[in-house]
Amino acid sequence: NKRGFIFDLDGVIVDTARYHYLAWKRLADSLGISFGETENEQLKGVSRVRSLEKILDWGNVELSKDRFNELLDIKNKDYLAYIERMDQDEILPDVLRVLSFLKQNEQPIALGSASKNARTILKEVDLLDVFDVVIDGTNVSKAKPDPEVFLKAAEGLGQVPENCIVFEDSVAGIRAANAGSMLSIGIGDASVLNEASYVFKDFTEIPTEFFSKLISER
Ligand code: G16
Ligand code: MG
Repeated sequence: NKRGFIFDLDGVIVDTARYHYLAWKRLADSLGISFGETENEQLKGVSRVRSLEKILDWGNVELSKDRFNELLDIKNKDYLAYIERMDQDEILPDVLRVLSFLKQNEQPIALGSASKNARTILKEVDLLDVFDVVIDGTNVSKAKPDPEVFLKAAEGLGQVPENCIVFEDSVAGIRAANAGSMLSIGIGDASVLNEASYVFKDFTEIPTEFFSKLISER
């Protein structure tokens, strides 16, 4: 019995959110725009371009196209400097237990991320080979909550969307999974991710039986 297991990257597999935060904060500071954890929360799962648009909106700052692109580049270089220092220790708790259980049970596994740096990050933490399919910010034209990223992942796995299960930490990602007719599993705060079919604080809270049940259900 095979299902399609699709994982978001940032906030689900690794906690790169804090590196995005540090890089965006430095950029916002340089523009005199106030930027804290509350603002950062609204950038989760949101593309790089859309994130900068939001920050500029908050500060009522307007820029030329060239300057906008220059800032995108600065933020990404800053972010990548953090990523280069990552290692396996930064994989979130019990992610390896879950992935190896799914592997043992011959389940198809995909990554569905908004990040254009997804492959670089997976290489850094030595997880690239675990994923049968990687769909990221370089493969999609429509950002979450559009289901495109997950539909492409399902297609790559050779599974119909209804047979797929998505793990997500962002509201936009849960909406994308639901819009794609997939089972959505929120990783994080249940009051924030209340549109998900199930919510767990993190993978340590998901018993192995939960996965065996999902596998035997279809
Ligand atoms: C991640 C993050 C977002 C980030 C986006 C684009 O998405 O959650 O905060 O803005 O990727 O990242 P990049 O600048 O590397 O292309 P996900 O879908 O993995 O949670
Ligand atoms: Mg995420």
